[in-house]
Amino acid sequence: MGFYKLHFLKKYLFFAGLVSAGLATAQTRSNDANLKLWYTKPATAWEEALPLGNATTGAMVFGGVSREHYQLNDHNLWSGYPEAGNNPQGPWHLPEVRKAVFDNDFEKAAEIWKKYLQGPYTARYLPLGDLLLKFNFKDSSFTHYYRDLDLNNAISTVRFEADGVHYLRESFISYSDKVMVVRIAADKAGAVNFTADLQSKLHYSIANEGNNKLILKGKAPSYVANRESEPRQVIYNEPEGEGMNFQINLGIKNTGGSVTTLNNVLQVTGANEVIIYLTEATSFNGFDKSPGLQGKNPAAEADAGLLAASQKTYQQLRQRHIADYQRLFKRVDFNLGDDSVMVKNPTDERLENFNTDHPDKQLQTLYYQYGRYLLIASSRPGSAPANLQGIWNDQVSPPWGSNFTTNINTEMNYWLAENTNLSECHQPLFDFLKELAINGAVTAKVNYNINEGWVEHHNTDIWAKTSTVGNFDHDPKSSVRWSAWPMGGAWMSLHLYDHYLFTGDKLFLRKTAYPLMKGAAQFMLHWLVIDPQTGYLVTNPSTSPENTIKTNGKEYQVAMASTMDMSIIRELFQDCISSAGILNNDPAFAAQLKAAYNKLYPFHIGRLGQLQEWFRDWDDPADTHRHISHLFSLFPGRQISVFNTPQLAAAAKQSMIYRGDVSTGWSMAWKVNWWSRMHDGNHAYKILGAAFNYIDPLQKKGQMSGGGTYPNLFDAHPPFQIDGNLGGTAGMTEMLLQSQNGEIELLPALPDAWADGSIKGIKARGNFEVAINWAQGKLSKATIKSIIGGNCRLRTPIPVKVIGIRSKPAIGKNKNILNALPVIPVYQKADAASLADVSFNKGYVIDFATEKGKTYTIIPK
Ligand code: FUC
Repeated sequence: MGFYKLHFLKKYLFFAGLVSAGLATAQTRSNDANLKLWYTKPATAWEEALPLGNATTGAMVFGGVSREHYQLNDHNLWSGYPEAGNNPQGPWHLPEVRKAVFDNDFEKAAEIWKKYLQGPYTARYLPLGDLLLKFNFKDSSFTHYYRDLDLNNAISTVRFEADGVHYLRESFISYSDKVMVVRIAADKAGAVNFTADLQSKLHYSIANEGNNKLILKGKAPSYVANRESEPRQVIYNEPEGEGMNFQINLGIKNTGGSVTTLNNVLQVTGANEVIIYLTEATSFNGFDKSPGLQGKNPAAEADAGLLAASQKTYQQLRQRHIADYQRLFKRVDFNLGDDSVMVKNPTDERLENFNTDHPDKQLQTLYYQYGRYLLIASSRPGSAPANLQGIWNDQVSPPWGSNFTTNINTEMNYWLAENTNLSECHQPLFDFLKELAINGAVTAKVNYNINEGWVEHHNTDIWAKTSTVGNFDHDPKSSVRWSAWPMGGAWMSLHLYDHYLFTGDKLFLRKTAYPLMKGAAQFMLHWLVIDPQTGYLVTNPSTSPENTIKTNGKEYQVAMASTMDMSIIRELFQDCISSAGILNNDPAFAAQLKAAYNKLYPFHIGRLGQLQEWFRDWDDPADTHRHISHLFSLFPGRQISVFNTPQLAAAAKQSMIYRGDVSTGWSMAWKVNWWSRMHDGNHAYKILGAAFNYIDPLQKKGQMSGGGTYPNLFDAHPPFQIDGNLGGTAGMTEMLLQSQNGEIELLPALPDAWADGSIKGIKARGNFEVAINWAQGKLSKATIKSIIGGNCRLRTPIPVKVIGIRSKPAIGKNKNILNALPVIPVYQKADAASLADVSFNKGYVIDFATEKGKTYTIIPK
């Protein structure tokens, strides 16, 4: 197909001319011709279609020849309405649960929890609608078919030849102008003929306004069921009742020919070129307002957007879109070299042929940049956070409601935000935390009689639900191993402090981060109780997300002080103590946290030399569960490291070995990050290779079978979940740069397979922008731009010098916001097996002072 592509491009410079006209000014940065997902046939399955998004509107483009399909989403379009779901029976029964746990009656504890402390499941993220374009081509008669998603400019293109005419469709969704734009052109005058039609899987009506505008008005259900067994699956209210309203506006501008309307379908006849403008809006009016009864008027926003966009020319919209997108996307370049034969093949074929022994290196960098693309397209200031599927979903009852699952998935979505230089894209999560803190304070009070701070449990939704899930025990399949998990708010709060570490933004720390982190910590101070046996502060009840304890032929769901609980709390308390020190604003609370910190139930190393997952040494060496939550402190946490806590790192490694490599999509992405922190690049790479496992969307694989990647490079749990894409990109960055240990580490986990390469524009804590070049597995050059000044402590695998600057070997504490962390107490069982080997080349560490705005060049000594 490479030949066809070239041939097509050469012969029809007509298109090239049209496309590039007016681009020179906007496109100040060079494009990488291979930074595209491209295919030689239209998508049939949804997981073959290509995602576009401006974080508020999303579209999947199928690229059909006679039937083009844009499956549409809006970030705020969810079922339901604000509904707290708190359970006032909680305070009466929590003490009973705790007593049962302290009495080792874990079954009874789970029973009481299930009966009295659960709440409803979340609302569902819904599909908005579909734009369908129907052409009069015979599907079999086209040639030279090509479609792509160009990551250089976030534009999707479809080209083909039919009846001797060459057709082109170009589509993008602009953040600057809040509009989806499609341009349809042909190289023969009058050859553009099609009908355009809007539909939705939700309730809707459609009308035309004049001859070239369609308006779809829709209503979302007030309830979508959680289980197939529920008698009513989808519940709609009357148009003025509960349930979100929405509107899609479609406008068409034609050059030549005519546009007419028949039965609410727009008909384009004999045009030379057509521009389609699509805007949409919902009645969502905030997490705490009924979208049906107190909603905004979606027409006002959709109409104003369409009017404003249609006053701009196609080229103006396109330029503004590219300039906006490239400002974020082009910050990072990653190059591992390309194989000139492989890059000539379409993306799906390359994925199918992927093999770690003869790796397609450019496919890896494409996958890496795709993660960044997906975050930009699904999370921008002003939007909702990226959910389980980012912003892309075509089902009324998507897997897990396509909600925010906070025992790993939502957090993983944001692991790449700071280190791949997309700090702004982190913002929606912080805005969401403010809402969760409001609802979570009520849940803390109602469910647990805790009057300070806030809590969020296992899942949440656009209504910022913070209560427990489990369907109030009405559902026999609900399980305490996920409902009894009040740790989501605490975990997400760690993102606030990390944003501060990456940016050094003290105003953000004072105004936004600290109050939210403090609230999460206050809740935990009340949630912790003293274990009468050991005297330590423990969480009770406590789960290790979704895993169970198997001991003496029995299986238990809850106990106390799981390693993950204690790890999250330790990190949170530490971050709050550090923040209060930096801000010098809250010494009394910091002192309270320090006192509690020292009493937290410590890490344990178990009989197998593993990091214990549970309060007792119940770990099962045959357990390959996808959640390995007890490694939290290795990643995303910072409290276990090969440098500061080598014993614990060795135990964590042992746990990783037992759990194995292959798992669901997101689980493998987490493993890439862990092995990077372990400084084992080859193992991280091995798992990355498994994540490239081609998953055929037409063969529906079981949910918990081995994960991989769909033809459109979406991560397969399976099913599709975006976390694996975003967590995978984060992990690939961790292989090349780490900064969690009070220093910037270059090439900490470089695999042998990435012998030569370069990356530029990635970020380290302390607000340093880093570029690294390496050849034959060795660092050859690096540049470090200091955005805010301060000491730079640098660890490199070989001795280096900083050009024009006197550096010195590092000693003592790093005088930077990256202060090293305190050493953590560890208890090792006397009969523990010998520990795993975590030795590696520790390299060389230097300090040098930096000035704000200056760039420093590092070369081998
Ligand atoms: C948790 C995970 C599943 C899945 C779901 C969305 O329940 O255990 O693997 O990712 O969230």
